[in-house]
Amino acid sequence: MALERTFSIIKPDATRRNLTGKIIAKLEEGGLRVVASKRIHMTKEQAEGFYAVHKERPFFGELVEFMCSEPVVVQVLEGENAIARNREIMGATNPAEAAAGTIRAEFAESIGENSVHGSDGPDTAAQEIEYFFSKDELVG
Ligand code: RTP
Ligand code: MG
Repeated sequence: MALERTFSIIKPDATRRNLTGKIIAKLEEGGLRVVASKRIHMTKEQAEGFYAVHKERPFFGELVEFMCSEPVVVQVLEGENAIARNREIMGATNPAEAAAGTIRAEFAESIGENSVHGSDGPDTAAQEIEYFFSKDELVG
């Protein structure tokens, strides 16, 4: 299978607890390669735009506020089946339901503050990468 790219965020609950390295280690051990990475403090506008698909959901306001509360690390990951692979390594949205050994099982604090984001399909992966990175920032 050809190499695929996906978009990842290490969320504020994880950067606050200094878990960036441990999370990247799990992604790398799972066969993914970091081809772009930067630490940013998201603005409210950036977070609202990024999560626009969830704007009617009851947790939208809380989610936007959380994502802007502390710095995050936005990344592009590359590997075979990277989109599905990343979501496997992340585990279920709710840490109580996440499989043992996954990032969310080990590190997430709650369904909202769940340590990582990962694109859910090829279209969203492409859109999300473009939302945060220019082409010359992707170094394979
Ligand atoms: P993500 O997009 O962050 O990778 O996570 P996901 O696909 O597993 O979850 P999704 O349904 O897309 O939800 C996006 C993020 O919204 C927050 N959330 N809070 N309080 C709640 O009930 C609730 N539900 C979702 C989480 O931060 C989730 O990752
Ligand atoms: Mg999602």
